[in-house]
Amino acid sequence: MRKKGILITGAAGEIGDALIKSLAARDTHDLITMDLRPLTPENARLVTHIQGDLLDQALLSRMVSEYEITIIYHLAALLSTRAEFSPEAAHKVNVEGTMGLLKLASEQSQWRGDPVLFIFPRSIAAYGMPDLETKENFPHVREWEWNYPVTMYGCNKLYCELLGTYFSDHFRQLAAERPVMLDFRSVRFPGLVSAYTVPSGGTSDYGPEMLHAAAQGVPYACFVRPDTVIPFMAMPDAVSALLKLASAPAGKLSRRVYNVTSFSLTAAEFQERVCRAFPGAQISFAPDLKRQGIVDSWPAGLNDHDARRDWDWSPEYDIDRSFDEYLVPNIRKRYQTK
Ligand code: AKB
Repeated sequence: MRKKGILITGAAGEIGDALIKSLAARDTHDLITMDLRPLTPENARLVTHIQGDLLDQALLSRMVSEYEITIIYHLAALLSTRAEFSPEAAHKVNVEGTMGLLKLASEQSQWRGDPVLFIFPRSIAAYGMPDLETKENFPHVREWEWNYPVTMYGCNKLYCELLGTYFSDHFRQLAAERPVMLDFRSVRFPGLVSAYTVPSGGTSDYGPEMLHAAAQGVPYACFVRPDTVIPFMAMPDAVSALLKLASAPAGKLSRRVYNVTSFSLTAAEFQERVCRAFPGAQISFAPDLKRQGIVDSWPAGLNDHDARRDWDWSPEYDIDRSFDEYLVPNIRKRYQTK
Protein backbone atom coordinates (compact mmCIF):
# COMPACT_ATOMS: atom_id res chain seq x y z
CA MET A 1 0.00 0.00 0.00
CA ARG A 2 1.06 3.58 -0.58
CA LYS A 3 1.85 5.90 2.30
CA LYS A 4 -0.47 8.88 2.78
CA GLY A 5 1.23 12.15 2.03
CA ILE A 6 0.69 15.89 1.75
CA LEU A 7 2.38 17.54 -1.22
CA ILE A 8 3.77 21.10 -1.11
CA THR A 9 5.01 22.53 -4.42
CA GLY A 10 7.24 25.61 -4.52
CA ALA A 11 8.28 24.54 -1.04
CA ALA A 12 11.55 26.49 -1.01
CA GLY A 13 9.70 29.80 -1.39
CA GLU A 14 8.53 32.16 1.33
CA ILE A 15 5.16 30.59 2.11
CA GLY A 16 6.61 27.09 1.79
CA ASP A 17 9.30 27.85 4.33
CA ALA A 18 6.70 28.80 6.96
CA LEU A 19 4.08 26.22 5.96
CA ILE A 20 6.49 23.28 6.28
CA LYS A 21 7.23 24.20 9.89
CA SER A 22 3.54 24.49 10.81
CA LEU A 23 2.49 21.30 9.05
CA ALA A 24 5.40 19.31 10.45
CA ALA A 25 4.36 20.38 13.95
CA ARG A 26 0.78 19.21 13.55
CA ASP A 27 0.31 16.57 10.84
CA THR A 28 0.60 12.85 10.93
CA HIS A 29 0.84 12.40 7.18
CA ASP A 30 4.26 12.45 5.48
CA LEU A 31 5.19 15.78 3.92
CA ILE A 32 6.49 15.58 0.37
CA THR A 33 7.92 18.80 -1.00
CA MET A 34 8.89 19.80 -4.50
CA ASP A 35 10.95 22.70 -5.79
CA LEU A 36 13.70 23.39 -8.30
CA ARG A 37 15.79 24.58 -5.36
CA PRO A 38 16.92 22.73 -2.26
CA LEU A 39 15.24 23.42 1.08
CA THR A 40 16.99 24.96 4.05
CA PRO A 41 18.73 22.23 6.10
CA GLU A 42 16.25 22.93 8.93
CA ASN A 43 13.23 22.21 6.69
CA ALA A 44 14.89 19.38 4.77
CA ARG A 45 14.91 17.37 7.99
CA LEU A 46 11.12 17.59 8.26
CA VAL A 47 10.08 16.35 4.82
CA THR A 48 10.89 14.16 1.85
CA HIS A 49 12.13 16.69 -0.68
CA ILE A 50 12.00 16.11 -4.43
CA GLN A 51 14.29 18.61 -6.11
CA GLY A 52 12.89 18.83 -9.59
CA ASP A 53 10.54 20.38 -12.08
CA LEU A 54 6.80 20.42 -11.53
CA LEU A 55 6.41 19.99 -15.28
CA ASP A 56 8.28 16.68 -15.21
CA GLN A 57 5.46 14.13 -15.59
CA ALA A 58 7.74 11.18 -14.88
CA LEU A 59 8.69 12.72 -11.56
CA LEU A 60 5.04 13.21 -10.61
CA SER A 61 4.20 9.64 -11.66
CA ARG A 62 7.00 8.26 -9.51
CA MET A 63 5.74 10.27 -6.59
CA VAL A 64 2.18 8.97 -6.80
CA SER A 65 3.42 5.41 -7.20
CA GLU A 66 4.81 5.75 -3.69
CA TYR A 67 2.41 8.17 -2.01
CA GLU A 68 -1.35 8.52 -1.78
CA ILE A 69 -1.59 12.30 -1.93
CA THR A 70 -4.42 13.58 0.26
CA ILE A 71 -3.76 17.33 0.13
CA ILE A 72 -1.82 19.50 -2.31
CA TYR A 73 -0.62 22.96 -1.31
CA HIS A 74 0.30 24.31 -4.72
CA LEU A 75 2.62 27.24 -4.03
CA ALA A 76 4.95 27.08 -7.04
CA ALA A 77 4.69 30.21 -9.20
CA LEU A 78 6.61 32.87 -11.08
CA LEU A 79 5.52 36.10 -9.37
CA SER A 80 4.36 39.34 -10.94
CA THR A 81 7.64 41.13 -11.73
CA ARG A 82 9.59 38.06 -12.82
CA ALA A 83 6.71 36.85 -15.00
CA GLU A 84 6.78 40.12 -16.98
CA PHE A 85 10.35 39.41 -18.08
CA SER A 86 9.53 35.90 -19.28
CA PRO A 87 5.79 35.63 -19.92
CA GLU A 88 6.03 32.28 -21.72
CA ALA A 89 8.03 30.67 -18.94
CA ALA A 90 5.49 32.11 -16.50
CA HIS A 91 2.65 30.57 -18.46
CA LYS A 92 4.42 27.21 -18.40
CA VAL A 93 4.96 27.20 -14.67
CA ASN A 94 1.83 29.03 -13.57
CA VAL A 95 -0.70 27.51 -15.97
CA GLU A 96 0.73 24.27 -17.37
CA GLY A 97 2.21 23.37 -13.98
CA THR A 98 -1.16 23.93 -12.32
CA MET A 99 -3.03 22.03 -15.04
CA GLY A 100 -0.71 19.03 -14.60
CA LEU A 101 -1.31 19.01 -10.87
CA LEU A 102 -5.06 19.40 -11.26
CA LYS A 103 -5.02 16.35 -13.56
CA LEU A 104 -2.98 14.44 -11.03
CA ALA A 105 -5.33 15.44 -8.19
CA SER A 106 -8.30 14.50 -10.31
CA GLU A 107 -6.94 11.01 -11.08
CA GLN A 108 -5.90 10.50 -7.49
CA SER A 109 -9.40 11.45 -6.30
CA GLN A 110 -10.69 8.50 -8.40
CA TRP A 111 -8.13 6.12 -7.00
CA ARG A 112 -8.94 7.12 -3.44
CA GLY A 113 -12.68 7.39 -3.92
CA ASP A 114 -12.28 10.56 -1.90
CA PRO A 115 -11.52 14.11 -3.10
CA VAL A 116 -7.94 15.30 -3.00
CA LEU A 117 -7.90 18.71 -1.35
CA PHE A 118 -6.20 21.26 -3.62
CA ILE A 119 -5.15 24.45 -1.82
CA PHE A 120 -4.15 27.26 -4.16
CA PRO A 121 -2.86 30.49 -2.60
CA ARG A 122 -2.94 33.47 -4.94
CA SER A 123 -3.16 37.19 -4.48
CA ILE A 124 -4.33 40.74 -5.16
CA ALA A 125 -2.63 40.31 -8.55
CA ALA A 126 -5.92 38.79 -9.73
CA TYR A 127 -7.36 42.32 -9.68
CA GLY A 128 -6.80 45.21 -12.05
CA MET A 129 -8.08 48.68 -11.14
CA PRO A 130 -8.14 50.86 -14.27
CA ASP A 131 -6.91 54.06 -12.54
CA LEU A 132 -6.13 55.61 -9.17
CA GLU A 133 -9.54 57.26 -8.92
CA THR A 134 -11.27 53.88 -9.19
CA LYS A 135 -8.80 52.43 -6.71
CA GLU A 136 -9.78 55.14 -4.25
CA ASN A 137 -13.50 54.71 -4.89
CA PHE A 138 -13.40 50.91 -4.33
CA PRO A 139 -11.20 50.53 -1.25
CA HIS A 140 -12.42 47.03 -0.26
CA VAL A 141 -12.73 44.88 -3.34
CA ARG A 142 -14.93 41.78 -3.38
CA GLU A 143 -13.84 38.51 -5.02
CA TRP A 144 -15.88 39.02 -8.19
CA GLU A 145 -15.05 42.69 -8.74
CA TRP A 146 -12.30 44.16 -10.97
CA ASN A 147 -11.03 40.80 -12.21
CA TYR A 148 -9.06 42.48 -14.98
CA PRO A 149 -5.40 41.78 -14.12
CA VAL A 150 -2.70 43.68 -16.00
CA THR A 151 0.14 41.19 -15.36
CA MET A 152 0.93 37.79 -16.85
CA TYR A 153 1.01 36.41 -13.31
CA GLY A 154 -2.44 37.83 -12.52
CA CYS A 155 -3.92 36.48 -15.79
CA ASN A 156 -2.38 33.05 -15.15
CA LYS A 157 -3.78 32.89 -11.65
CA LEU A 158 -7.25 34.05 -12.47
CA TYR A 159 -7.50 31.42 -15.18
CA CYS A 160 -6.17 28.71 -12.85
CA GLU A 161 -8.79 29.60 -10.26
CA LEU A 162 -11.40 28.98 -12.95
CA LEU A 163 -9.70 25.72 -13.94
CA GLY A 164 -9.64 24.55 -10.34
CA THR A 165 -13.31 25.39 -9.96
CA TYR A 166 -14.05 23.51 -13.19
CA PHE A 167 -12.20 20.40 -12.02
CA SER A 168 -14.09 20.54 -8.71
CA ASP A 169 -17.59 21.24 -9.93
CA HIS A 170 -18.00 20.45 -13.61
CA PHE A 171 -15.35 17.94 -14.70
CA ARG A 172 -16.83 15.29 -17.05
CA GLN A 173 -20.21 16.97 -16.81
CA LEU A 174 -21.46 15.07 -19.88
CA ALA A 175 -20.31 11.61 -18.72
CA ALA A 176 -22.88 8.97 -17.75
CA GLU A 177 -21.32 8.72 -14.32
CA ARG A 178 -19.74 11.68 -12.59
CA PRO A 179 -16.29 10.96 -11.19
CA VAL A 180 -15.12 11.70 -7.67
CA MET A 181 -13.86 15.24 -8.12
CA LEU A 182 -11.07 17.08 -6.39
CA ASP A 183 -11.84 19.76 -3.81
CA PHE A 184 -10.28 23.04 -4.98
CA ARG A 185 -9.95 25.94 -2.52
CA SER A 186 -8.11 29.19 -3.16
CA VAL A 187 -7.17 32.25 -1.11
CA ARG A 188 -6.22 35.62 -2.50
CA PHE A 189 -3.54 37.09 -0.27
CA PRO A 190 -2.35 40.68 0.04
CA GLY A 191 1.42 41.30 -0.07
CA LEU A 192 3.03 38.97 2.47
CA VAL A 193 5.76 39.97 4.88
CA SER A 194 7.96 37.43 6.63
CA ALA A 195 10.53 38.03 9.35
CA TYR A 196 12.62 35.10 8.16
CA THR A 197 12.70 35.26 4.38
CA VAL A 198 12.97 38.03 1.77
CA PRO A 199 10.71 37.74 -1.27
CA SER A 200 11.99 37.77 -4.83
CA GLY A 201 10.33 38.36 -8.16
CA GLY A 202 7.22 40.09 -6.80
CA THR A 203 6.02 43.68 -7.00
CA SER A 204 4.76 43.98 -3.42
CA ASP A 205 8.37 43.26 -2.41
CA TYR A 206 9.15 46.91 -1.60
CA GLY A 207 7.59 46.54 1.89
CA PRO A 208 9.60 43.53 3.07
CA GLU A 209 12.72 44.72 1.21
CA MET A 210 12.61 48.05 3.07
CA LEU A 211 12.34 46.30 6.41
CA HIS A 212 15.09 43.73 5.85
CA ALA A 213 17.45 46.36 4.37
CA ALA A 214 16.95 48.68 7.36
CA ALA A 215 17.64 45.86 9.83
CA GLN A 216 20.95 45.20 8.07
CA GLY A 217 21.88 48.90 7.93
CA VAL A 218 21.77 48.84 4.13
CA PRO A 219 20.32 51.87 2.24
CA TYR A 220 17.13 51.14 0.31
CA ALA A 221 15.47 52.98 -2.57
CA CYS A 222 11.77 52.15 -2.62
CA PHE A 223 10.52 51.59 -6.18
CA VAL A 224 7.01 53.02 -5.62
CA ARG A 225 5.69 56.48 -4.66
CA PRO A 226 5.21 57.26 -0.95
CA ASP A 227 1.40 57.46 -1.37
CA THR A 228 1.13 53.96 -2.91
CA VAL A 229 -1.26 51.80 -0.93
CA ILE A 230 -1.93 48.05 -0.97
CA PRO A 231 -2.88 45.54 1.73
CA PHE A 232 -0.27 43.44 3.53
CA MET A 233 -0.28 40.48 5.89
CA ALA A 234 2.25 38.95 8.28
CA MET A 235 3.36 35.44 7.30
CA PRO A 236 1.94 33.64 10.38
CA ASP A 237 -1.53 34.82 9.38
CA ALA A 238 -1.00 33.61 5.81
CA VAL A 239 -0.10 30.14 7.03
CA SER A 240 -3.00 30.10 9.44
CA ALA A 241 -5.38 31.09 6.59
CA LEU A 242 -4.18 28.13 4.49
CA LEU A 243 -4.55 25.68 7.35
CA LYS A 244 -7.96 27.03 8.34
CA LEU A 245 -9.28 26.88 4.81
CA ALA A 246 -7.93 23.34 4.38
CA SER A 247 -9.68 22.12 7.52
CA ALA A 248 -13.02 23.87 6.91
CA PRO A 249 -15.93 21.46 6.35
CA ALA A 250 -16.84 21.45 2.64
CA GLY A 251 -20.49 22.10 3.44
CA LYS A 252 -19.63 25.45 5.02
CA LEU A 253 -17.92 26.85 1.93
CA SER A 254 -20.08 29.03 -0.27
CA ARG A 255 -17.30 29.76 -2.77
CA ARG A 256 -14.02 28.28 -3.99
CA VAL A 257 -11.99 31.50 -4.04
CA TYR A 258 -11.75 33.71 -0.95
CA ASN A 259 -10.14 37.06 -0.21
CA VAL A 260 -8.22 37.27 3.06
CA THR A 261 -6.54 40.39 4.37
CA SER A 262 -5.08 42.06 7.40
CA PHE A 263 -4.05 45.75 7.11
CA SER A 264 -3.48 48.36 4.40
CA LEU A 265 -0.85 51.07 4.54
CA THR A 266 0.99 53.43 2.24
CA ALA A 267 4.66 53.02 1.37
CA ALA A 268 5.29 56.21 3.42
CA GLU A 269 3.57 54.66 6.45
CA PHE A 270 5.61 51.49 5.94
CA GLN A 271 8.76 53.63 5.87
CA GLU A 272 7.70 55.48 9.07
CA ARG A 273 7.26 52.22 10.93
CA VAL A 274 10.57 50.88 9.67
CA CYS A 275 12.41 54.07 10.67
CA ARG A 276 10.80 54.04 14.11
CA ALA A 277 12.04 50.46 14.63
CA PHE A 278 15.46 51.03 13.07
CA PRO A 279 16.49 54.65 13.70
CA GLY A 280 19.08 55.66 11.17
CA ALA A 281 17.51 53.53 8.41
CA GLN A 282 18.29 55.09 5.03
CA ILE A 283 15.14 54.74 2.95
CA SER A 284 14.54 56.91 -0.08
CA PHE A 285 11.91 56.84 -2.81
CA ALA A 286 12.92 56.29 -6.45
CA PRO A 287 9.71 55.20 -8.19
CA ASP A 288 10.06 52.87 -11.14
CA LEU A 289 7.14 53.99 -13.27
CA LYS A 290 6.58 50.55 -14.78
CA ARG A 291 6.49 48.60 -11.54
CA GLN A 292 4.48 51.48 -10.05
CA GLY A 293 1.83 50.86 -12.70
CA ILE A 294 1.44 47.27 -11.54
CA VAL A 295 1.06 48.20 -7.89
CA ASP A 296 -1.37 51.00 -8.78
CA SER A 297 -3.56 48.41 -10.52
CA TRP A 298 -3.86 46.39 -7.31
CA PRO A 299 -6.62 47.29 -4.86
CA ALA A 300 -5.97 49.33 -1.72
CA GLY A 301 -7.79 46.73 0.35
CA LEU A 302 -9.81 43.54 0.17
CA ASN A 303 -13.21 42.66 1.54
CA ASP A 304 -12.80 39.28 3.25
CA HIS A 305 -16.30 39.05 4.67
CA ASP A 306 -17.03 35.65 3.08
CA ALA A 307 -13.92 34.01 4.53
CA ARG A 308 -14.84 35.39 7.95
CA ARG A 309 -18.38 34.08 7.67
CA ASP A 310 -17.68 30.66 6.11
CA TRP A 311 -14.55 29.48 7.87
CA ASP A 312 -14.07 31.89 10.78
CA TRP A 313 -11.13 33.63 9.18
CA SER A 314 -9.74 36.55 11.10
CA PRO A 315 -6.13 37.76 11.17
CA GLU A 316 -4.33 37.54 14.49
CA TYR A 317 -1.74 40.13 13.54
CA ASP A 318 -3.07 43.62 12.96
CA ILE A 319 -0.66 46.33 11.86
CA ASP A 320 0.76 47.04 15.34
CA ARG A 321 1.13 43.40 16.31
CA SER A 322 2.65 42.54 12.93
CA PHE A 323 5.40 45.15 13.29
CA ASP A 324 5.88 45.28 17.05
CA GLU A 325 5.56 41.61 18.02
CA TYR A 326 6.40 39.61 14.91
CA LEU A 327 8.42 41.49 12.28
CA VAL A 328 10.70 43.91 14.12
CA PRO A 329 11.89 41.68 17.00
CA ASN A 330 12.44 38.63 14.80
CA ILE A 331 14.15 40.51 11.99
CA ARG A 332 16.36 42.29 14.51
CA LYS A 333 17.35 38.94 16.01
CA ARG A 334 17.91 37.41 12.59
CA TYR A 335 20.53 39.94 11.50
CA GLN A 336 22.10 40.37 14.95
CA THR A 337 23.20 36.76 15.02
CA LYS A 338 24.87 36.98 11.61
C1 AKB B 1 3.79 39.75 -6.14
O1 AKB B 1 4.22 40.87 -5.81
O2 AKB B 1 3.85 39.29 -7.28
C2 AKB B 1 3.08 38.96 -5.08
C3 AKB B 1 1.64 39.29 -5.13
C4 AKB B 1 1.10 40.39 -4.32
O3 AKB B 1 0.96 38.70 -5.89
N1 AKB B 1 3.64 39.20 -3.80
